Order: sequence, then C-alpha cells, then structure tokens
Amino acid sequence: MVKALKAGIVILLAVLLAAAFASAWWGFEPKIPNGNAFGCDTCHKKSNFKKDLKNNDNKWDETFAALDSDGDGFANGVELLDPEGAWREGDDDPTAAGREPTNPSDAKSFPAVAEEEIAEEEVEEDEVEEEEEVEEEEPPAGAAEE
Ligand SMILES: [Ca+2]
Ligand SMILES: [Ca+2]
Repeated sequence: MVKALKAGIVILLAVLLAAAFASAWWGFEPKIPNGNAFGCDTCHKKSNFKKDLKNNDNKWDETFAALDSDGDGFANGVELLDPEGAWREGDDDPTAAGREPTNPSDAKSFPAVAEEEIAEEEVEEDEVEEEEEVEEEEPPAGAAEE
C-alpha cells in the first residue's frame, strides 16, 4: 500500500514537471508570429529576446517588433516577417515572398534578402563611380577649339 502511494506520488510529480516544462515550451510560441519556426530556440538562445518580450508584457506589438533583441541589425518584426507588429495571437503566421523567418534571438540568423539588397546597392555605387570617371576623362566641350 505504501509502495503504491510512493509510486503514485512519483508519477504525479513527473506529470507536474512535464506539464510545467510543456507550458514553458508551448506557452510562448503562440504569442509571437512564426513562433513555431524555431521552437524553444526562439527564447533560449543568448539574447535579450525573452527579456524584451517580458518587459513588453509578453505582448507582440509594434513596440516589440521594432526592437532588435539579438543585435544583428534587423528588428524582431523584420526577422519574423511582421515588420509593423500588426500580427495578433491567433492570426495565421505572416509570410513574405521568397523569405523564411529568421531567428530574432540569434544574431547569426538574419534575412538573406537583405544581403542581396546590400550587394545590389554596392553594384549600383560602382556603376555611378565608373560613369563619373568617364565624364572626367572627356575634355570639356569646346576646349580644343580655343
Ligand atoms: Ca535581430
Ligand atoms: Ca537574428
């Protein structure tokens, strides 16, 4: 009888622990857009993401979306495809054409599209510089006639 009681207590404790763990795991994901994209990584990476969210009353909004919790230069909302912070709990996960969400809690995970845009800007700058050089090489109009 005592043995059965002890076993019962152990099972009860195990269930309670599992429930506590599960609520820590699942309780967070529905609160942010694309919250299931990285699972527990979203809040258990070393960054201010979890702290920032807590400081914002665990609420996803424009204020929290505008923060850059992992300091990679991209706001949380940009990383989770909701730059305006317009997503609300229960909404479908936001999507963006040709982009997957990146981890707002991992500075090594950031939008690849931005890299392409930066590369394009560099190319455009090079083209402008080349045009300026060409203009400098040409003699001023009418200079040879004088
Ligand atoms: Ca970021
Ligand atoms: Ca990131």
